[in-house]
Amino acid sequence: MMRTEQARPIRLEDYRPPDWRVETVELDVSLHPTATKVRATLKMSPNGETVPAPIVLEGDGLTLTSLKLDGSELHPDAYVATPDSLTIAQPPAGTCYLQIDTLLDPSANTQLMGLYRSSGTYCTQCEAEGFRRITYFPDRPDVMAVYTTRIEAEKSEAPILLANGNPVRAGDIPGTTRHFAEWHDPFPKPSYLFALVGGNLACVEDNFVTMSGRDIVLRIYVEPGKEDRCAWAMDSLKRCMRWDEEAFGREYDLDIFMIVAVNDFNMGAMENKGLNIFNDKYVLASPETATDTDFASIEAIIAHEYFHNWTGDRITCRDWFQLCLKEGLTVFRDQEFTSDQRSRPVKRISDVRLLRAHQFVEDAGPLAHPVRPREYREINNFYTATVYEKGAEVVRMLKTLLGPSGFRKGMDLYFERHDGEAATVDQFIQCFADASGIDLTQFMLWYSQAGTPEVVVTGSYDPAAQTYRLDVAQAVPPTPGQPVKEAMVIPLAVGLIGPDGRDMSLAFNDGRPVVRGVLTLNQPAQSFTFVGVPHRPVLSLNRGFSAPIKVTANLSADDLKFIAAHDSDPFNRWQAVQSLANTLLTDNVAAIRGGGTPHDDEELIAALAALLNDPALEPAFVALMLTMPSEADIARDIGRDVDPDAILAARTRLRTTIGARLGPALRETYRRLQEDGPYSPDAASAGRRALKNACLDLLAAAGVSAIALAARQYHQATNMTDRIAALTTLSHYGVPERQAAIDDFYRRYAADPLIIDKWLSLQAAIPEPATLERVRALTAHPAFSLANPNRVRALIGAFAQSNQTQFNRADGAGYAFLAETVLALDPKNPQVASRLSTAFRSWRALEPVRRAQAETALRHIAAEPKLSRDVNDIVSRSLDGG
Ligand code: 0A1
Ligand code: ZN
Repeated sequence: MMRTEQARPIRLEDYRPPDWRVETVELDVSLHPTATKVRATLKMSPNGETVPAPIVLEGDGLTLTSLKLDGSELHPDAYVATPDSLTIAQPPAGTCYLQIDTLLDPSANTQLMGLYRSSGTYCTQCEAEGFRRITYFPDRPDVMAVYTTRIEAEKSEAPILLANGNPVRAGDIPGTTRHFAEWHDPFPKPSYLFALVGGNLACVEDNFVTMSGRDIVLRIYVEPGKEDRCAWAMDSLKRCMRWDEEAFGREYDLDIFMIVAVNDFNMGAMENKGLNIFNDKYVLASPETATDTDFASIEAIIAHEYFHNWTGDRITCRDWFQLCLKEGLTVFRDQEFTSDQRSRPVKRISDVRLLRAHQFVEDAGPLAHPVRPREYREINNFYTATVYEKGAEVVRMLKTLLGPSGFRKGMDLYFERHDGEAATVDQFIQCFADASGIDLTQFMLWYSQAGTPEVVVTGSYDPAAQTYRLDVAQAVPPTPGQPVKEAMVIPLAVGLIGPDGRDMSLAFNDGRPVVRGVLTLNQPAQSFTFVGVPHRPVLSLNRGFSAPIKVTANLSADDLKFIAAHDSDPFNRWQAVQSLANTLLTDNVAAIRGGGTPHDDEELIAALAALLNDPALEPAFVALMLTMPSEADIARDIGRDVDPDAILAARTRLRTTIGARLGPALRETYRRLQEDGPYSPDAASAGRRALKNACLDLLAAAGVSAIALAARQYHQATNMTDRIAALTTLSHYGVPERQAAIDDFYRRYAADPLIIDKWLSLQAAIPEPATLERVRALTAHPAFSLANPNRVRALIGAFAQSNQTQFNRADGAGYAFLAETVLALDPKNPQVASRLSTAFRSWRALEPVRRAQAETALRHIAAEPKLSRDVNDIVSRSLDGG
């Protein structure tokens, strides 16, 4: 059953507490490839009313085989069961037991929601609304119950049987070839955190002693033969468990913590209580198979899911409008973990790049929505950059406003006050207000107003008075459904840099100190005057990206170069180089489009040269400095009438210039960073490889001799990071070495789908006209499958998201291809199809020819009568909004 109807929107203001609570759930699941039997026994109690409301349970494509109330079969007149709901109009007045039998076909479940099979392994995905595909249930996060799960299966097919909580008992079923396992989770949880797994899995085991001395069993389950790729995930798990104790005082609660890696998964991973289920991409790693980026993502996602145990599981969300309560907060927590484990500035810059690439773009287009949306048609479409990444920025601003100890007090109060509850964003913020005594009413606008605030700053120095004045104006642009906005609370970290490159001390003219260097904006226009400023300073604004805003200021190219060289804030050193590059690139795009001559920027080249030659800087940071704004970054900066071909031309020209002008230094750095010792995934080693490979890529942009260097690196590499970096560099040039290396890569790794995904992605990203045909041909390659989300993302997702010129071909063929793929995938996996269709989200910013082509493709998708609710929602908002 597809949910094809144009659903009525669900609204936050319509929230009502549930009529019935579920105290306990006993699940008895008898696994079978096509006929799995599920018996759910629910202990239900009316929630307050004396005359009980009807019991209305959600389902999704279910087949009911039996229904009993308090032990007796219910008469067919006493209930109405459809695939999508079960209603008992006149339930008993008090607590009752409902026993529901359903029959499922996990092998036919291609949506990968509910109970499905991934390469023969039975697994579940219940967030957000998957539990209703297993049994009828009040499938909403404010219904929290204690679960006991008994699973039964053929021993040969599923020797391993797992569910949430602690193991209770297990054994054979006499006289059969089947066995069972029983699990009990004592912590009440919402249905979306339910999970079970059954399969033939290998296990890697370790243990962790918590701060109070409890010994926890840690297990990672993977496909047999992949055990040797689990060490990094296990190491990351132990480190993040310790960190959560130290940074937040949070200790693990069950006796066992399990992670299962599966091949087919719609998202990255899932925080089911005690039994996290992961996309195998975010578990498996070895130096030969995974890149430094893969190692870093695994560490971050293992931590993210583990941190959900407190922020998501112990305290969950009252309703799905509060999704950012668990996601924004948990992203903030995983970002902090990474910052403490690796380099804080490098992490911050990387996160801001991602935020701008995804969230700023979302916020500027038809899919813009507040961090806490007010309505939705399909909740799966709200697992967005806005909810996750902007949600994390909002928590970060709270910390900036309250300071580290005020923030910690608020978090402690939140855990104390709401443990075991389904909470709201308002309750979360109230904890910080109560703990600090600060009024956060206006701050709540971050949750309700969509759009990226734009802040304009003018700094003026008065040498006679020795004062420096900042005039600051803020505005939030209109977004769909929100034409008019109010002023936000914006923590703006600032610095005044003296001629000696050092920070001057900051004091307001009324004598108040500038606490932690942070100005708090809260009006449409404000002025701040600093006194005792002996020289004209250079203004450093939004240090550390203290607020997710766009800032414009009256800074000259000389100021930016000065900041790049001297700012005590590494983020702004990076930002200054980006700003110089952005100005140049924007000018040159205009020149290329207008038939003019593009120019160079000596300030930028000089700034880069100085950074490359500064031995005090960490290599990962220099690598980021050398990475010029992406084509998508430039498009976002230009904002309207976007021509991707002109953008690519301007960017390529800049990279060629850098490669040529800094050639000797790049070559020397490349040589200096060669390593022949054993591979280590640590941040410092990864940083050296990142810089080395950034040098290689710039050298290749400048000339042919580096092609030989890249080919040599490709063939001699002893780890995946260096091999794939060399291949990516090579792939951008139509040289004979390219196809030879592409073919070689396939031969080496044909047996390993996760590695072949890299091969698919890099071919999809080649910015040349032949790419679309190459991608089409690859859809027929044995390595590709529309049924596996990782393959789809690797090929089609990479094409639509990382290949600006070829996806946005002026003839519309790239759009037509994406539309065709979305339509082919939608009946099988609407969630992944829907995510692909978001690649059209910036269509209105394109120049007129491409804009018309993109609209045609969107309308073609919209014309399909059987479109899923997921794709329908994205496509119709894309066409309406903005
Ligand atoms: N809560 C998970 C994300 C997630 C959401 C929906 C899913 O359904 C397919 C799966 C995972 C997280 O934040 O990691
Ligand atoms: Zn999450």
